[in-house]
Amino acid sequence: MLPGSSFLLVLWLLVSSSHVIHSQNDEDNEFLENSSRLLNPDPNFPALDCPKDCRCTQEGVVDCGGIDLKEFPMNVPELTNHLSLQNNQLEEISPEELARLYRLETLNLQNNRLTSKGLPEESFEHLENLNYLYLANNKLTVAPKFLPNTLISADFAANYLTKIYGLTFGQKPNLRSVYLHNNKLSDAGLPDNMFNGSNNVEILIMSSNFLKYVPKNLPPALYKLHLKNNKLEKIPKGAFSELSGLRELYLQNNYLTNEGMDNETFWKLSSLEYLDLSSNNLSQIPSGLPRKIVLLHLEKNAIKTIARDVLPQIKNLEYLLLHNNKLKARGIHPAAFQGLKKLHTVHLYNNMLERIPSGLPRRVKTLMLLHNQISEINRNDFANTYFLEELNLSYNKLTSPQIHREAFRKLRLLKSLDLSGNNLHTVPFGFPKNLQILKLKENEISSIPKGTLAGMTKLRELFLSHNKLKLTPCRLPLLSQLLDMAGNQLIYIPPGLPASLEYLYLQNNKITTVSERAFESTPNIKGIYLRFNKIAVGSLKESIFRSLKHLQVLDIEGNLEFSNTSKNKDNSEEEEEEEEE
Ligand SMILES: *[C@@H]1O[C@H](CO)[C@@H](O)[C@H](O)[C@H]1NC(C)=O
Ligand SMILES: *[C@@H]1O[C@H](CO)[C@@H](O)[C@H](O)[C@H]1NC(C)=O
Ligand SMILES: *[C@@H]1O[C@H](CO)[C@@H](O)[C@H](O)[C@H]1NC(C)=O
Ligand SMILES: *[C@@H]1O[C@H](CO)[C@@H](O)[C@H](O)[C@H]1NC(C)=O
Ligand SMILES: *[C@@H]1O[C@H](CO)[C@@H](O)[C@H](O)[C@H]1NC(C)=O
Ligand SMILES: CC(=O)N[C@H]1CO[C@H](CO)[C@@H](O)[C@@H]1O
Repeated sequence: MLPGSSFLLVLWLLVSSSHVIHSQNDEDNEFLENSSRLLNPDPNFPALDCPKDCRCTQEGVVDCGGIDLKEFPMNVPELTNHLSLQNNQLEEISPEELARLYRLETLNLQNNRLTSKGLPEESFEHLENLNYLYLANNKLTVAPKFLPNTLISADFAANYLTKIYGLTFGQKPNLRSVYLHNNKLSDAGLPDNMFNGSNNVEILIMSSNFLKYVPKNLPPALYKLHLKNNKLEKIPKGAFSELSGLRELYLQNNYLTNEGMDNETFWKLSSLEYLDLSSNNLSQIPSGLPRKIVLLHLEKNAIKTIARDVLPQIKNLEYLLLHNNKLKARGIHPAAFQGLKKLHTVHLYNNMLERIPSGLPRRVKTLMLLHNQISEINRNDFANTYFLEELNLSYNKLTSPQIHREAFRKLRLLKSLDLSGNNLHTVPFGFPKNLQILKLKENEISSIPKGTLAGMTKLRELFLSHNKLKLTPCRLPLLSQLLDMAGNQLIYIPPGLPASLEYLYLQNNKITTVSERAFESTPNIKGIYLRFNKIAVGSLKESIFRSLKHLQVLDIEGNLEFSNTSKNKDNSEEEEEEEEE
């Protein structure tokens, strides 16, 4: 994460503060583009001291990054503060060379081939000024037994570490961030008290290891803790009880069960805003979740029930992600969402809901209910969700008669409704009048009863593709943008198209002719898609389209064959098709 860029930043900051830059305007850019010139500024400065192919400055920066080094460079000046050796092929470092550089503050060794044997850990005892140590992307198998107590940040990500010692990260009062993700750490490889005497660690990243338990005695200043992609089964009692400053906790992709935690596990995390427990083995929402959580990831578990009291105490909750679980509506307590005034986004897709859960959060704006088993919508299912703006009910088992005519009556703010992939036979009545997007794709719709689409003055996009429509009503709503009726059984272009229409999708129908006046009412149309119909292309008069000034796409591919003129006869095609007409 941090290393590469921030190290360079340190470099740049150091150099750009030097006297070398005279130009006042656009200092940063000039510096960026001319950094190599600036890094070797003064011809009088002993270039002798700078190792071959490296770049050095008077301020003690030595940059030997990315120059294919196989061995530690000779003659690194003893007074070097910042040494970059990243992106080379170092396999080992001699202890004397490193120990000599006692002034080092930054040592960047990431992206090399260092093994634990090749890293002289005894040398670290001499680096009494070391703040930043970057060792990510090497081949280390055990961490150094000792690191200097001046350390601020240590990055060991993407190695093969199996072991860490008590003084690797312990007794370092200045230590702020530790990166250990993508290693092979198991519980046994960690010391008892890994951060003993390092109370100021704020960021600990241990994702993608082999931990079964959350480590004990985590530093109390933590605000970011990443433990995803481990083998966590259990969160030991009190593991999080001192972490009152923790804001982000990543626990996804583990084997956590409800038995592996209790109602006090998260309770003391009074600053927690982001909790990710997705892709675990939970069968219910853990109780005792703290009130400041804003975003709660619980998707991809095996959650079957939501009890009455688990959610209401999370007063700040805004996003609740519960998709891909095993929820049935009867498993959700009617008061489960009570009092959650900030909750605006709820994902319940891919569950086993057989109806709309009762007691939906009153302030919900986005409700994702697709891919469930919902077969009916009752009069009062949405009676209290006045703020709903986006409702997705696609791929359920809804039939037209089971959608109550007044079910949507309170949804004055609803902008987008998706009922695609259900078993609707007709367009149902009672759509909210302010809808902007209505999707009814992939149903069995064969009729659009009079009045079902009436009065929807804000509708921009109407999707009716892949149904069984033969006829369209003579009056469509005033669609401003898009009408999709592809994959039906239409035999002509719908009459009375609204003037503001921009895109018309009619591919895969049975349209045989396009009347000369078909697009008279749509001067703004940009795209007409008539692919795979039965139009004798020769019958299409150019004059039909001539007046459409905005037309960009006219797709009539796959029609020609139905006119089945003998195309082989040279250059008589047009004539013949004209004849057919
Ligand atoms: C923690 O460090 C203190 C010294 O500061 C030491 O006495 C104690 O034994 C250490 N505890 C563990 C568990 O290592
Ligand atoms: C946890 O449950 C125990 C026993 O049911 C109860 O005494 C305690 O108050 C609960 N703690 C929290 C934080 O809800
Ligand atoms: C977690 O769930 C998966 C699939 O549901 C199951 O195969 C596995 O045994 C469970 N693991 C534990 C530790 O319960
Ligand atoms: C409903 O959800 C499906 C799946 O994510 C998505 O493809 C579709 O566009 C959504 N409907 C609307 C109206 O946004
Ligand atoms: C077009 O006509 C040829 C022979 O006249 C026939 O073999 C072919 O199947 C016809 N194609 C279509 C799409 O009707
Ligand atoms: C952006 C900028 O100032 N670029 C300068 C970098 O240095 C060369 C020569 O050293 C100049 O020609 C560029 O204008």
